[in-house]
Formats: sequence, structure tokens, C-alpha cells
Amino acid sequence: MRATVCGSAARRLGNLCLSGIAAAAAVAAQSGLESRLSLPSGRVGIVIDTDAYNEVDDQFAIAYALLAPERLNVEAIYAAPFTNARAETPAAGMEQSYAEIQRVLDVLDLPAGRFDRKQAYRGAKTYLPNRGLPRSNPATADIVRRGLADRDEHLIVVALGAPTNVAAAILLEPKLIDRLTVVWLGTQPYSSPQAGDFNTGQDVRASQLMFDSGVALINISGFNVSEHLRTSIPELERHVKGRSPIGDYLFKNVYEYYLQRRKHPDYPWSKVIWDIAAIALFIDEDWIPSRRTHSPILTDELTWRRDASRHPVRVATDVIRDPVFDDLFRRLAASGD
Ligand SMILES: [Ca+2]
Repeated sequence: MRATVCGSAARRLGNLCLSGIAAAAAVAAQSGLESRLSLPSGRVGIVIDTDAYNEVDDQFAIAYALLAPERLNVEAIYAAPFTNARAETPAAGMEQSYAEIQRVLDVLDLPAGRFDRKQAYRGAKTYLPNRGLPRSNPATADIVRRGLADRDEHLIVVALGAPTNVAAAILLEPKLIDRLTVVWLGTQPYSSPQAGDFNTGQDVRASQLMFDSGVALINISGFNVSEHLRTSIPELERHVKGRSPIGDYLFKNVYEYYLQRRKHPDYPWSKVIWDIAAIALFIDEDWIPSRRTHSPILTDELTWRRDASRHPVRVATDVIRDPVFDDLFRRLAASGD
């Protein structure tokens, strides 16, 4: 499948280019697109789409979001598919993610009314098909329902893995294009010779739809951007371990990961907690500097092509690491008080 561009508007839904009428409406909606690239002030409703068990960082991001109730109303959490050494198939990855979301919720043991486990949903069991429409699943149904509902502010989807669920929801209900903001953690910086990272490569078609559908996209690259969010075992021992039940759980996860990967006990080791960047963005936008640019074209070969006539996206350019961890560590510790 080649990365084709549909006319000057450069908007594409899977293999279907938007019709002329739809494209004109899409252009008219572009002023709304500009506003959706800005985060609302006050308390905002978000849904989180997470490949929670793919390694050890999504769990931090889930806890971070749920421990920031003054800023974030987490309306739902969706399990995203993944495949790696922990899951042989996308379906297994999604199920493992669903189970991990439940474990994090159990350990957090939030006050009644903050977040109920029934607000966690299973997602796609497969990546997007190469052609045609994907199957609906509990996550896509919930995104469609919330996205089309009358709301004070548009729905914000925070996608922390392959964006299969949100892309599938858009394909099943294209009205979502003008209703959502997607904060997606994935790709490499647009100046890089390569565009792919783990999240991008898991579901290339879904990733392409983030850039081609015209949905409002705030993109936080992995390499060289959220990659700044490195921590270490000594730092986690100092600030996280022993401070709260969720702190102990998160530390245990990272420590087991470390034991599997360290070269020897005296070797320096650090771990990127990638996904917390997408939550920190809401706490203080100055911590995640960003700029607006034309949506790049993600090719099938996972490289970038640029076209200045394309619609705008917002892309993070840096992460100020220390205040993010300071805020996260304080919230984790306070949850144990
Ligand atoms: Ca993730």
C-alpha cells in the first residue's frame, strides 16, 4: 500500500478519499481544528488508550492521570493491542493490557466516584485491516458515544500505544474527525530520516490516519522528545518505593524489568518512562514545548514526506524532564498519605 495523498486537502480515510463536498466541509471545519489543537483550561475530560502491559511506563501514566483530579477527569481507559515478547498476538496484547489496567486500578484503590473499573474497556483484537472498515469493539463504541455526545468541550483521546482503537473509531464514525483531539505518543521527530517507533510500527495504517484524516493531533514523538523522561533505580528508590502502594507496584515493575536487562549489578542503567509526557502536557504545557506545523505524510516505509499545503498539527519538540518527575513523584507519594 503506497502512501497516497487525496487532492490538495491531503485528507484520507483509509483507502477512501473524502468526496469534494466532504473535503469542502473539512476545510470549513479547519478553524475548529485550530481551536482543538489548544488544550482547554480548567478540568478537562479525557479518555486514555493504553497498551498498558507492553512494558513498564503506561502504568505510571495511568496512575499520573488518575492522581491529577484537579486537572483531569478520566472518563474511560481503553486497552490497546500490542505484540512483543510479552504478547504473541494483538489480541493477547490487548487482553494483557486490560488485565494490567485492572491491576493498576486495584492498587490505586481510588476514592469512590473517582474512577470505576467499569470505565475500563477492551479494545481491538487486531490491527486495522489493510482495506475496508474495522470491526467495532467496546473501546471504539465508547469513543463514538462520548465523541458525538453534547459536551462542554470536545473529547480528548490520549493514545499511549498503537492508535488502533481511535483510528478504528474514526473509520467507523467519520464525524469524530471534527469532534476529537488526539494526543498521541508515537513517531520520531519530523526532521528525522526515519519516522517509526514501537507505537507507529505496530499499526502503520492507524498511524497514517492520525496524520491524514484531519483529526486534531497533538503528537509527542518518542525518540529524542519523551525519551528525555529517563529515571533510574536509585531515583525510584529515593522518591517512589515505600511511599505508597502504587509507588511500590510501579517500582517493582521497573525493578523486574531492570533485572532482565542489566549487564551486571554495577552497570549504570536508566529507563525511559515515555508515556507520562502525554499526561504532563495537561499539568503544565511549558514542560512539553511544542510548535504547530503542517501535518507530515507518514509513508508505508515509515519515513516522512512534507507538504506545506496540508492541515496543521501540533508537535512536541522537547520535554523539560525534572519538573515532570517532581510532579509525578509528589502525586504518587501523596496517594499513600
Ligand atoms: Ca505505551
